[in-house]
Amino acid sequence: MSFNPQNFLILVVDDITRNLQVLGDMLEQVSYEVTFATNGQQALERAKVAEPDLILLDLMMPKMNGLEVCQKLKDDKKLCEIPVIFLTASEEKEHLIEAFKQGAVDYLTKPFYAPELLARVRVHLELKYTKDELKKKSAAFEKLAITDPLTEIFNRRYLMSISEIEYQKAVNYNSFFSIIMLDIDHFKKINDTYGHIVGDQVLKIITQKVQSLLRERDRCGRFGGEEFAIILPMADLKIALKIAERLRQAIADFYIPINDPNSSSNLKIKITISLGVTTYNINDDKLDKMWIRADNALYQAKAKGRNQVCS
Ligand code: GH3
Ligand code: MG
Ligand code: MG
Ligand code: MG
Repeated sequence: MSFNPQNFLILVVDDITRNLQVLGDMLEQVSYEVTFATNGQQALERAKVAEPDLILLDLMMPKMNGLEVCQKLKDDKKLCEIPVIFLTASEEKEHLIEAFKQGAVDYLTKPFYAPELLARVRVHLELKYTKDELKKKSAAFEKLAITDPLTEIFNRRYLMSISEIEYQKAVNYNSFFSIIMLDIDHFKKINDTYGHIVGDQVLKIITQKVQSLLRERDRCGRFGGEEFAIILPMADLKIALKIAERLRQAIADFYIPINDPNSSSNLKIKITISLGVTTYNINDDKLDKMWIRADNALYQAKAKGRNQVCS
């Protein structure tokens, strides 16, 4: 990134207006955006509203001093990441140590040497920017690691970890949950008839349709190929069967709208799904038992002629 001061907002806090003026001029001269507060309370309010990239905080102020302001900033989840540089006339080392304890990133004593102040401000802004970028990247990587690339729902690994969490809850708190395994019927025919690209589109649209029919707390993941699994927290067998049947019916009634890549026309494809359902019971000393039951139930649904729900 090329560093552009105009992109950064700095909150300057001091109880003496003359100090605010001097600091404001220094910062504005190199094009930083600047906002001001003249006491601790105002500083906290300004920080909340303006979300500055950095705070220059006077240490000695009446009522609420800088150390208290800093502590309050660090206790606030929304504000705690804003770097704070203390400004003070005090030469006492105790104050300096206390400021760092409260989470300050730097400390400057008055009177300021403008080039030093600007150099420190810039270093901390650059550090903050780099930190934010890293955070964004790591969040994006985390999302990638748990997402199926085609359907953009959870992948198998992540769904397994969700099922493990629900299983532990069920064991520890005597709660319950259900699993639905779902497999598209004769999907190979779709590929054979319309090609792989249409097959992919069908998978995406079916995923969206299934997601739209689930409860907020239910988690759907792609297990592989044209097979999906759904974890339903706090759903007993009766509820899970009802949800599974709702899915089956909705898909059976659904004309999947597809753009045919081989012609300009639109296709409407019909498919059905088979579903296997199971619920946690107290004899499940291993989560695996539930997955095996769900798989067997799905196998039964296929064996009985597909387009149905078994448990
Ligand atoms: P059944 O009713 O027994 O489930 O029959 P089926 O044809 O759905 O099952 P089978 O396991 O025989 O074939 C699954 C097909 O799904 C074969 C494979 O080419 C296709 N498939 C798997 N993953 C994808 C994918 O990501 N995209 C597309 N287009 N097809 C896929
Ligand atoms: Mg003061
Ligand atoms: Mg299938
Ligand atoms: Mg399959």
